[in-house]
Amino acid sequence: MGDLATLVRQTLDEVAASTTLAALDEVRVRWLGKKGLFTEQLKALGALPAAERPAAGARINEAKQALQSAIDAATEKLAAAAIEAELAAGRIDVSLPGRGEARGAVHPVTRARLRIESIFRNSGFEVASGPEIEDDFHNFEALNIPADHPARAMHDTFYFPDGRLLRTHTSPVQIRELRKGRLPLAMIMPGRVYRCDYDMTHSPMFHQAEGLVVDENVSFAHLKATLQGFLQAFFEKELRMRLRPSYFPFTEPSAEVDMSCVFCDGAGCRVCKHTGWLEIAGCGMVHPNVFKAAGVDGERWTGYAFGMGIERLAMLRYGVNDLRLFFDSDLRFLSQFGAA
Ligand code: 2U9
Repeated sequence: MGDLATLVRQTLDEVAASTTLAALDEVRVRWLGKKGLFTEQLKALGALPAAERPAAGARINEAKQALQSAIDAATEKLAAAAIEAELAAGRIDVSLPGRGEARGAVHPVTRARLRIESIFRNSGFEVASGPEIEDDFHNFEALNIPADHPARAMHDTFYFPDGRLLRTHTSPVQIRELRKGRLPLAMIMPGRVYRCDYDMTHSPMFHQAEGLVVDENVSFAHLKATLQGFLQAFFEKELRMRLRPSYFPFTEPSAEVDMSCVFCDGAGCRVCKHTGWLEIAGCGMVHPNVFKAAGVDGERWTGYAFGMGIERLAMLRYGVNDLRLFFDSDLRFLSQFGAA
């Protein structure tokens, strides 16, 4: 019985050292449980002389109660700490600003393309597309560009080992449409084209929109009016247009299309290199050889065609001064273009 004080101190030390509820319960079972050391002490009372039993029993019970309350207090503290830790781990600061969902923007080239499509659709054109991997016939041969033609070199073509190629213009789509034999037609063909050419003003992949109208009695005057109307609608501006004689293998006669500079209105500035004019498209009347290759009767039908670069249109419309900005995927640039 003389060891009671030591036992109590030892138990209290163990209670204090318990850092989890499970450890604490282990201490409780070991000391106060049915086979616990204090219970053993009580059982041992029987061996004492009758006169000493009440006092010894009272001391043991007192010690037991002291221990029980120490364990209760420690349990309460550990349980509170456990809840506290759980709350801290799952803490949400409702006053923080939201992370937000960034709103996507339409790429300026796509935006320009959709604008072109919509303007032409409004004047009765259909929109057609075709494969980007083409064969020699549709990309060159049928367009009056034979194997030894210098225009082949001009196109700086990417070839596959099997002789197929990445289309250098969207003109093969027109050939495919003409060969369906559904005339008259009025179509525009926007899409990606590829040329082995890369510098400040050329990208190996860029976008073109070409147009083709085939009907009876279609003339150069119709072509001119269509282009003038398109440019005015696209730039939402009164502007002048001029045609300069040119050469393309697939059109005859052919012309380059200039419009008065949209930045200085023809007065002369850096963008138009002080000429007052911007080159914006090429055009012409469909060459008889092209009709022949596409199986169209050139005696009955006439047609006009035109082609323009979408990046160039987008640069002029949105005031972008560097072609490379379109291909760098820099969100600081791209996010400036909202929904279409
Ligand atoms: C068919 C018949 C005729 C399409 C044409 C141009 C003139 C032209 C360039 C403008 C700038 C390409 O993006 S660019 O480098 N295009 O100058 N394209 S006429 O003529 C055709 C096409 C198909 C069956």
